[in-house]
Amino acid sequence: MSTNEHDRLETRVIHAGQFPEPTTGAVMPPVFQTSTYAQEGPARHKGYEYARTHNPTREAMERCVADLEGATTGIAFGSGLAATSTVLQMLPADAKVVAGDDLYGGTFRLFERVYARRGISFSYVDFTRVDPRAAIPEGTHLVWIETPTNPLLKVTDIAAVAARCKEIGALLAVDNTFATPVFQRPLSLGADLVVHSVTKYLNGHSDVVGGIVLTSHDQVATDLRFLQNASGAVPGPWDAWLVLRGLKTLAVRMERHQANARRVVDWLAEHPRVKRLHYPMLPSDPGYDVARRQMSGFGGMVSFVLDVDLARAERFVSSTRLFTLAESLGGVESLIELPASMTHASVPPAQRKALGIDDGLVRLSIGIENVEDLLEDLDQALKAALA
Ligand code: P1T
Repeated sequence: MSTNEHDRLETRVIHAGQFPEPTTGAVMPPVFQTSTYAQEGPARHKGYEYARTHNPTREAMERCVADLEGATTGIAFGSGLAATSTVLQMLPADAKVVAGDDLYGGTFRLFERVYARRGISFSYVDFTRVDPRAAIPEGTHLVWIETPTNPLLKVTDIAAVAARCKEIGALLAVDNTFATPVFQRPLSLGADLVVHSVTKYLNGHSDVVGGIVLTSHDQVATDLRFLQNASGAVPGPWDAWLVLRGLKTLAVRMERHQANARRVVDWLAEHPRVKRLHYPMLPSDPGYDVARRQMSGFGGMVSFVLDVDLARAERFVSSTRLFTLAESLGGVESLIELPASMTHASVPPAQRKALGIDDGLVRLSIGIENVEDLLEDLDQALKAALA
């Protein structure tokens, strides 16, 4: 392996887990576009039998992300939800899961409409308000949190939840999609598993759907590696290669996402028609203190509510020129959406209302374009919506 323990993250994103390909010396890992491998004799082979089980391109990507999160093992999947689903497959049939109450809508749908029907029970907690000791009862198998959350950007104290999980022998999984290892490393705060929708910042170019789980827990790693092969929700080699390529610029992209987001947040904070703004690096945000403690930066996600009716909010998100009206996030290009009718439509309306996901809540994924162009675009769209 070409990195050592002293190398910093900006170096690791480029080199971690990478070495020249042994046959030719190719500096970049080739796309091993094969479903199977020739054997020298029955069950005599080079460690590669069949590509659901092993693929060198996928392994290079797994090693790189594992290194960035400080994990021994990375296990890649065909989507973020396939990664989440495979974590749930490790649990006993009657397992008890405690989850944060603000989750990506698809995660909530997977919990409630797939696994709850098969006997796993889920309870949902606002970890920003309830003490983990009260929220996580004895007998809990798994605690699942997103922090910062999608779409309200609520921040949970990972170390406090991890301490309770250790006390009662529950596993803690943290969906680190929004923060990325550039700004937050949950394993170092006591989490057992980190999950990513690789689709987002890790790949960073909106051209791949993928997921990954990272862990240093030997039994969990063994179980997930078994399930990756046994359930088979693996990514293809091209997607793994594109993610590896995207990872090389992760550190510089995140710095720019963050710098641009900061300018957009300052602009929104001053705007008279913005009545609520979610961004934990603002001192006025309820998540500020914990975010400062456990994150080294924040990134490019912002959500807010305008002081306008739903029709005008819809007109606003439909009037931008550079911000594309679309689901997803974390790509180089800026996106805008209304979570209630798009990414979180699968959360029941009453629950959305209770959480604060208003119909007019706007979510921005701030890209790495010139920020003056982004500000001009938001300004003209808001003028169009208010006209
Ligand atoms: O889309 P997929 O790669 O399967 O990842 C699911 C997922 C998991 N976790 C978080 C925090 C996510 O945001 C997502 C996917 N989210 C979107 C598509 C979205 O627009 O919010």
